[in-house]
Amino acid sequence: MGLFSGLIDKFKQGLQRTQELVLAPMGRLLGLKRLDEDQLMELEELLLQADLGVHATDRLMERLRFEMKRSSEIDPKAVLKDELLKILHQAPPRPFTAEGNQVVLLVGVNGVGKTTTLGKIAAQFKARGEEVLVVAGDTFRAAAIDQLELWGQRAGVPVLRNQMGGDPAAVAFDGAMSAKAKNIPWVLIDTAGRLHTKDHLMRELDKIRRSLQKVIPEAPHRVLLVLDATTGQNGLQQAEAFKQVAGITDLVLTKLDGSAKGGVVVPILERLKLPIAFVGVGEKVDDLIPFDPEAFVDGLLDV
Ligand SMILES: Nc1nc2c(ncn2[C@@H]2O[C@H](COP(=O)(O)OP(=O)(O)OP(=O)(O)O)[C@@H](O)[C@H]2O)c(=O)[nH]1
Ligand SMILES: [Mg+2]
Repeated sequence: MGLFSGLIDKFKQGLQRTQELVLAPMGRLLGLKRLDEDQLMELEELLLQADLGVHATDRLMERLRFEMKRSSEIDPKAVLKDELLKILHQAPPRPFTAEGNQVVLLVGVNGVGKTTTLGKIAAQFKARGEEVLVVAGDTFRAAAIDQLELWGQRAGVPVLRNQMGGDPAAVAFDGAMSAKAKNIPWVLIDTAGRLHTKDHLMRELDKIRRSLQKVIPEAPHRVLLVLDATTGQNGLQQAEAFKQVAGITDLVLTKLDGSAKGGVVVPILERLKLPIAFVGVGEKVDDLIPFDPEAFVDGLLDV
């Protein structure tokens, strides 16, 4: 099994609920050489149910009609794939390359999967031979720090913490100092869940940023906004608010495995014009896939 087909399988596995509950009937339609008006409407309905969004769905339907005008026989799957990739390539993923000290901040509302995602990323970077320092910037709850320490143990990487209730900006500062002194390429900073509507909590992110910059002027190099795919397009509003305040550079979509709306990746990327760095497809350490538009679309349309 090639690396790429392995990746498609991972996406397929993550999109299983979307496939079973929504997309399964699409297989028959995608096998046709032409679609009549009823079949086009049926396809449109399925794409909307999978949460691809009105805009992308319109684009896909228009493209299918256009191709059917141009030739008597078409390959609907290839047409959809091509058009979906055009959309997803508006914000292609950027690689995570260890150069100097790279500081990565994870932010998002409560319970979306920030800490879990951080743990998985730490394990993946460590497994490829790069040192990682994890910083417990969620100082609100003792349980949050314990959860992070467990992930640190699993990944085999150190976790820097201060006392509970301490200043997140202070522990972030210490993390940056330590990584710089020890030449650790990755500093991954967990933060407490915060509602995008709470001003003081959003300002705290700015304070973390300023503390980091006292040590590493370019930090944070990446700010990952973690979104829960099961909330579908409702996550967009959160995302807009975080994008304005927190200087988001990338998105992470978690819990794709628990969602029948796996297509939501498309409108989210389309609206926010931000690359998707990873998608979460389960609770285990391996259940985080670096986003790849081709493998994702193949996984989605392989019905
Ligand atoms: N099925 C599934 N569960 C996930 C995924 N990512 C995270 N979870 C689960 O979601 C729950 C919340 O995850 P956390 O990582 O604690 O979320 P958080 O954003 O750090 O939460 P707070 O710190 O409380 O804001 C946990 O039970 C995780 O195991 C995923 O990709 N798939
Ligand atoms: Mg957390």
